[in-house]
Amino acid sequence: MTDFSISDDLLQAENAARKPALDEDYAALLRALGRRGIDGDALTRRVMAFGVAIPTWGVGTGGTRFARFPGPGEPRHLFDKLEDCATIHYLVRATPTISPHFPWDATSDYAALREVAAKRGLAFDAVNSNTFQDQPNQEHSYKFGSLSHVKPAVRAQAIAHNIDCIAIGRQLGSEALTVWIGDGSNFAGQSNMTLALDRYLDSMREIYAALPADWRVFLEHKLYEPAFYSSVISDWGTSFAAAQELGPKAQCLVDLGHHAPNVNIEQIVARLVRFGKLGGFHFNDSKYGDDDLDTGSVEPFRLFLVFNELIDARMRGAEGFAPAYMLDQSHNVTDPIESLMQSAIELQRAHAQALIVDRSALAAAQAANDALGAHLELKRAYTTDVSPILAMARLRAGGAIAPIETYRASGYRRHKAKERPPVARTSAGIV
Ligand code: LRH
Ligand code: MN
Repeated sequence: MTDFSISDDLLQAENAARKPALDEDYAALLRALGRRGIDGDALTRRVMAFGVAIPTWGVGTGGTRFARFPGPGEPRHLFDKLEDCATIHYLVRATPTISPHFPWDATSDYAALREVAAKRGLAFDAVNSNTFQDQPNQEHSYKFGSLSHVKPAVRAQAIAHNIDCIAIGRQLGSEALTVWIGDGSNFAGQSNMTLALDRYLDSMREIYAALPADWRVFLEHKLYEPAFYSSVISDWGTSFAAAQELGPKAQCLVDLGHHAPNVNIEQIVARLVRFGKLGGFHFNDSKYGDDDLDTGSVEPFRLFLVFNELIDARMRGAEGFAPAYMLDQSHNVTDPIESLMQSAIELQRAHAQALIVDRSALAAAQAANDALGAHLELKRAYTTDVSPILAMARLRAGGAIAPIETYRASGYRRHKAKERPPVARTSAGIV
């Protein structure tokens, strides 16, 4: 029995039922945008060109340190994850790449993996290393850190792992390595914070030296957790300085959940763009800490403001501007496929809204110190419901007008629950 997949017939039937309403809404939106001098069809084409990478660790049910409650039809291995990632892309047509994590996604034949992914219309974005957990039979523990550990042997082990990830990534066609470390301390005095950073930089220099010519390494900062007093790469400033010190292939990755509450993340993005050091994003949302909630589910205006800076940079032709867009979420209470589809749509929305900001009117208001006038230029774009354009972009790209409704109508999860015997593991933790 072949594994179930959503049929073109079902997709077409679901789209056919919704097309007349979409055509009406789309035409009305295009008229409204036309009155503002905006070409709606051109915007739809821009939306069709937008893509974000799915984190392989995001298609399984996530958890917290307290517990993880796996849902039905959990992916058992990387190939189940690929199948779910392909289903997401089939319906939303905005997630053509996946970001793998090693050793969580370790397999015996990476060339075969690349082929299987390609057959499913998927390619690989940045690979993620993992020196924040100990693997079975690992010689040295990362309990007290990895790339910044006081012991050279532990650092060497962590460096070797990152270089292995580069080698795997090359076989997969990736062009970037994301390095996030949990290194830090829980007590004042536990760690010499300057020497810890120096050890990290020494380790990163060895990893940097192993990068192929066309690769980048993304440094991911995080304020706290798992360390609760100091984190070696705790903020954008440290990450930026480290990337400067390492060289042109080193850039900074902004995980939206890795900042103190109320930090102006869109300004951090603008700064990193200005200095040519914005490597990419881990998109998610949060209310308190690194909650890894669905993108756009808590602070959609903030997400829009981040894209407003990105579009401003693109329009300005900012030097070296090529950010990698990736999701990094933990789906503890929803069907991960639904959450990832909706998150991709919220990114498309923020991107489209940022594209319809009247930038000359905004610049004029800023030059005139017309504070409210300037703010209202952003609000006008943000309060424009671009949903018909997002749906039309999906339809024209061969996807679903209503991805979540179509996914539910297909019974995909029910089928996977039959095909994939429950995974015994219910341990706590994010995956
Ligand atoms: C750390 C992080 C990092 C990943 C991990 C799964 O909080 O954001 O990007 O390696 O989550
Ligand atoms: Mn992240």
